[in-house]
Amino acid sequence: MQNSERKIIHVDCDCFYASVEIRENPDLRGHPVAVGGMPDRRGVIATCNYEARAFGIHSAMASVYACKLCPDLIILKPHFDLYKAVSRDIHRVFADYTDLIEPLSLDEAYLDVSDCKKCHGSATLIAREIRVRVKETSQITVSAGVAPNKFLAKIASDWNKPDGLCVVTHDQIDHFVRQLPVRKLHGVGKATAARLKQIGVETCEDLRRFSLVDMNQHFGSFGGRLYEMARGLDPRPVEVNRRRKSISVENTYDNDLPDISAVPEQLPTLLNELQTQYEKINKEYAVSKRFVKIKFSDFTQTTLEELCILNEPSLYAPDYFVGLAVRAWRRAEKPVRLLGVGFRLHDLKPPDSQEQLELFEKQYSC
Ligand code: TTP
Repeated sequence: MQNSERKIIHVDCDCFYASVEIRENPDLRGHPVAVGGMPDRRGVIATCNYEARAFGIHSAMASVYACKLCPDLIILKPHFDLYKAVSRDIHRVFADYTDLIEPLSLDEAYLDVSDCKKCHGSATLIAREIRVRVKETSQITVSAGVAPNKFLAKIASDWNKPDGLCVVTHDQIDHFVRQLPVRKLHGVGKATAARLKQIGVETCEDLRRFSLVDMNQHFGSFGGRLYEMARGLDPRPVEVNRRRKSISVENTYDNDLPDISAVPEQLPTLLNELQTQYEKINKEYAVSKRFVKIKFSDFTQTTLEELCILNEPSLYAPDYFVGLAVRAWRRAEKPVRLLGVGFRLHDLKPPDSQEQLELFEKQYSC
């Protein structure tokens, strides 16, 4: 389908967990508030409100450091059941406009409203109405992006955050995309952005100088996606039945593991939990790769993964994972803050028999 024919809305709640907590306790309004782990337990910030963000606090920051930046910061423990309930309420609002809803997480979803007749069929008016209704029903604000495809809608929802709406019409795509820093493109992290900078690319306009062949040479299969995004193209449909791509179990230790010698004894607990989780879904997914993830004491992290033979009999063999962990650890040779093990998954079900959605790529912590 051509870009011009589709109407996609990306909806993203503003500082979701924190907004829900403040709704529950309005006295917190106006104060810097975060949700996350406690500083004395080496916790990290899951999210924080905009008052806290003004101090430089952000998701995944160590809580102890966040408190240094803002000594008055109020850190609250998360209440996941509550967030799930709010998410369900919000999804009920979405469902009034379309069945084509692709949840990305509890607080974020794509909606394809191309065939919606409400609001005179205007995606802009639908997005406006959804924002008003969510605020009325859940007392939290959401930002929305409206565009002819998912990639642009997602960037647009971030454009006027918080409590904002941004519309990119078909005619505006070219101008909107040209000035876009490549760092904003989905899949372009620090490493890819650095590689792009090396070849003189900082914006999508710069990226357009390269042919598809050049892009494939530089970036392999991701090159094609970059080529398309730089031109504002994204043919991906809104997928109602999104399937999971991986499963993992990880643990952040109260005290760093001093070096690799302390890792082997931690693996059996993680592998047991991984086995429990995988056995719940092993009829639907085969394991294509096994991986180990390490976050070091300086917060850098690395993941080492390896292809797995089909029907590998010793899927959870601790010795195998020790081998992976040793090789991963050698990349930095620092104390270990977090250790994780996991599988990349291969879908065993044909697309037409896929069941209703997994809300998000769950990370099981033990
Ligand atoms: P996000 O949508 O990434 O962020 P947010 O809603 O908190 O803030 P923004 O207004 O910038 O969109 O994440 C949604 C929720 O997921 C967030 O409220 C808390 C949780 N979360 C974590 O637990 N850890 C993380 O590292 C991130 C990024 C989010």
